[in-house]
Amino acid sequence: MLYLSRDDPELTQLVSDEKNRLNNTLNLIAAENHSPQSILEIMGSDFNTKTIEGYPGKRFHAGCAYVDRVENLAIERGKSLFGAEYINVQPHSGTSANLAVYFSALHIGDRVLAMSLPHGGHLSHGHPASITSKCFDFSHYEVNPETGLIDYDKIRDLAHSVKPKMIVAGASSYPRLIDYRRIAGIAKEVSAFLLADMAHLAGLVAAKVIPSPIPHCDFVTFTCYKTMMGGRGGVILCKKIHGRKIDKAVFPGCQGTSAVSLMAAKALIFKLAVEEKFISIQKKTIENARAMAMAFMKKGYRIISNGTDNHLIVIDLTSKDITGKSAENCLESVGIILNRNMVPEDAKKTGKVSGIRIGNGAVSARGMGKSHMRQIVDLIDIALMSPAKKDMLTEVKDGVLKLCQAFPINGSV
Ligand code: DSN
Repeated sequence: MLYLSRDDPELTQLVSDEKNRLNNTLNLIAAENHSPQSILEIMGSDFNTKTIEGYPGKRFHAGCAYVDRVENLAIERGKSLFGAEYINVQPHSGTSANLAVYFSALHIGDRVLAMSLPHGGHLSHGHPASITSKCFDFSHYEVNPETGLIDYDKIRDLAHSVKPKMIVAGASSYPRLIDYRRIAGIAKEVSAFLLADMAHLAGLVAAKVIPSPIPHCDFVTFTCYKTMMGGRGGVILCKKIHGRKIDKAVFPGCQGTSAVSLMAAKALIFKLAVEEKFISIQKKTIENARAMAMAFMKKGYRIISNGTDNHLIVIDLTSKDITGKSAENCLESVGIILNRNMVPEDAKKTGKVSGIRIGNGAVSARGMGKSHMRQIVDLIDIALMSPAKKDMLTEVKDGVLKLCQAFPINGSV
């Protein structure tokens, strides 16, 4: 921070405070992860200077010799890692990637069938607050409220009555594997495109610890900052036949210049993702999530779908008489960082909600294992059951700090 401390001591302090916060708290946000230090380096590299429009070899500004090589590296490595026919590495985010897919394949007003947000979907899957719902006519499928599982027969019924031009498979808080093959069959029956949004799952898919949607889908989108551990930004994978339209929809359709430093980070994580270290973090993430789900269930917590197959669990706190919002606040006060989350058929309003979502990516990247997950569950349980007992909360805070100090972030990934 040599130059930053000269130019802006206030921001320097904030960077240092954030580093301390990360080091001294347990990050259980399912949409976050710790990136390797080399990812942070490349994101702050000289590639930030370059403005680019267009694609390698077809740019609108001079001086693109090296950035063309960066984008081509990201393209070649990404295609090889995921076994994809075509890739676009320019999207700024997951929502930008989804928008580009919609605009590449649909006309304004076309019908789309996607998972509803309270049941696990995502804002960019046609939530009323998202521009996606203003441009396209979304209908939503839900999970079975008893089992918490996607009801594929219902998707099929809905697909036949709605006749969508696209079906979206993918979620931000669904803890189970998605049967992409089955949804692809339904999409075929109604002549719809299939988009899988694997933003949360990309690292697990890259490491081949869960099945890939890619063979079954026309389009697959993801972000690089969750299980993928690759800094910021989004990616689109698709069948070759859709490639030209996807490129046009990304630039100039939905974006102007892309961030070369982020494309370089994508190239880097696609390289690191075939290495044993990355793969073992992804394996550990799943084992840890399962261990955590089991430990919560033993303590009588209601886990949506009674477990998990991926990096996250969703807990319905209704029977514990605590809202998701109060749980989030109470846990933050002791250094455990997670987010409140709606549960299927949530009776509470958006602000408070009935549940919390817990992701295991970041603690697994720090090197913690199953016994530490059980320790974390004990700490969470004590805090949630004694929110007014200051001495108990202090004990939990000490326990969190000890665990954090035993697993420093620097050097862990
Ligand atoms: N999609 C949001 C989440 O899952 O929290 C942010 O990436």
